[in-house]
Amino acid sequence: MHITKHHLTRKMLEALRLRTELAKSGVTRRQLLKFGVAGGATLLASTVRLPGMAFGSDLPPSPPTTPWLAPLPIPPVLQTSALNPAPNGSAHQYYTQFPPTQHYLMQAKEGLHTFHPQLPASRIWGFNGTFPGPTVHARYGEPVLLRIVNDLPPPSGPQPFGVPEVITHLHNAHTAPGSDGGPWDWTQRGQYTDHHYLQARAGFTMPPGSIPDEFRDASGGDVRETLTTLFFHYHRPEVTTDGVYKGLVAFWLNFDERDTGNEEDSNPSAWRLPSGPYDIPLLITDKQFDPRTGELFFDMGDREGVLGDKITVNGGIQPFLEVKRRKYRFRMLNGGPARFYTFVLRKGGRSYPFTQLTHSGNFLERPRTNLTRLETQVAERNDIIIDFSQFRSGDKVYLANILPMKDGRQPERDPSKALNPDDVKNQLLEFCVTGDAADPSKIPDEFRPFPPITMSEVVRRRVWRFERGNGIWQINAEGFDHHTDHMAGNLDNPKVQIRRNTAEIWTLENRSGGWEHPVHIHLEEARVIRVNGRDVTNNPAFRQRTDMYRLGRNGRVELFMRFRDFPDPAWYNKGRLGEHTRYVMHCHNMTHEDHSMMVTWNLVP
Ligand SMILES: [Cu+2]
Repeated sequence: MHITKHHLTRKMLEALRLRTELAKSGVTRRQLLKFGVAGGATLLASTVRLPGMAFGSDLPPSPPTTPWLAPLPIPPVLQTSALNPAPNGSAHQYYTQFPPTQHYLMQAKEGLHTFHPQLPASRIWGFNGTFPGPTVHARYGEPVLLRIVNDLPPPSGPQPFGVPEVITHLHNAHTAPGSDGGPWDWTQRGQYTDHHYLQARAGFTMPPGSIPDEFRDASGGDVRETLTTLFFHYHRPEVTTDGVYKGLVAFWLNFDERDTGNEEDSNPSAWRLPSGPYDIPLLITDKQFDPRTGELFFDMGDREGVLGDKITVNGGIQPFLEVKRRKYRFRMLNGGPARFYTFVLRKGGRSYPFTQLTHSGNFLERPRTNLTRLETQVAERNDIIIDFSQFRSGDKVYLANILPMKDGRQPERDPSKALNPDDVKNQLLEFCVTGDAADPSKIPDEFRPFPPITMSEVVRRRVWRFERGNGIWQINAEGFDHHTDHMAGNLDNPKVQIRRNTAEIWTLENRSGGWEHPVHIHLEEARVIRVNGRDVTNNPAFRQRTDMYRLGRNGRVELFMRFRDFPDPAWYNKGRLGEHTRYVMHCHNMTHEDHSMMVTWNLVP
């Protein structure tokens, strides 16, 4: 391995040492926030001399790596398993209506991962010990039981970070709180959590007449609520950044009777999107590496948004992918923790077009064709089609990022400061076009219509202010605290109560100055209807359903939300109400989420 030390200044080495000592000391970020850096020094009991410097700005660069040495890693598809002991059906809402037909087992455990051939293997935590974890292929109409076992060791190694307590959120699944993987009820080492995913579309409990018959599926759900590309990740409060950064993330792909996962499907209703080896998930996430050891390094002193200087694709730094001259579907996921990207496709100093199919797990009404750039914030997914038949065999084509970050809190939006997509530094993935292949795949002219925005369904409006206070990130002047949330009084009488099977207008306001927040609401996706007071329902850029909301600088967005199906009426009086009714909304800049820009809301009768 080739590691250069000569460019490291004393200040940089001190910054590395400080963070390493922090990880070893057991001091949490919350304690650092609460007591400040000086207090942190006291907590460290003088084991480390804390220099009076900002935490976020002075990490040394990662070791240099040569681009395009290794192929793009593609995570395997998870296979079904027998579960022993068998799952307890009485622990899950709607279990008898949607008994699982697919059973999966996954272990959260430590593994060794090579991010680049010139770097040594790093200790990571991953589902089944890999980063990214295996991809789940699921189908509507085939309910899933996923068991996640916590086999994590205590953190060890040169920089021991991470908390081995596991709870896993399937981002935006339409799921009961007990399976949602919200920031509660994590498992200790040796324990497991069973997640029951109905694989039913939202609306299956809506009364007759509320969904037109032509859009009702066999379970009663609304086919216009179909979800496609999802992902699941570690969601332990206060340390979500650490666990996801360490590798606990994977894809979950839903298929259905139109998006069948078979480009040769002879059924006339099948869309025949590129499938099999031509349907590739791309997890894009930035990391930092210790220049002394070449191993994955985590800036645990960061309080604004963790950024790394190496952008990985499926866990590889600047990998290459051999492609044929045909169409490919790429499911792009911005894995955070904080970086925004604007992707472009480059060859020979110019941009080439691609087609967007989905936004954040929802098909668009119709594909967006001839795009030459695509901006994405943390946790968003965008499925795109790249047609490599526009290139010649032997061509090299690059996926590049042109959006710089000012700091962990916000991208730099001045177009004159855009990154150069032809500079190899800003290129993330090399496509090597090598020969022809048959292409039976198609891109339909239209997908499905959206459910209508019906203001007469709205029973209530709520305003949520995203702001900074008491040294932490807050919503409506409060930071999330899982201890408070677990108190009996709060569980019996949840503070925010939303009536099941109604609609509301939610206004999200950014009161935190220039910082941007990628906001996520669990359970239900929505339509953005107004931005900064302006109606955007007919603005092409907002013709999409989403589970991620971009809260720009001092911005205000209004959402039309429907809240459906949960909790199961049979569960209303089972135990404490809050246990069976609660969900969260939070900033998905994971550092903001951890400290503590997250709020609990409940669905009740
Ligand atoms: Cu935020």
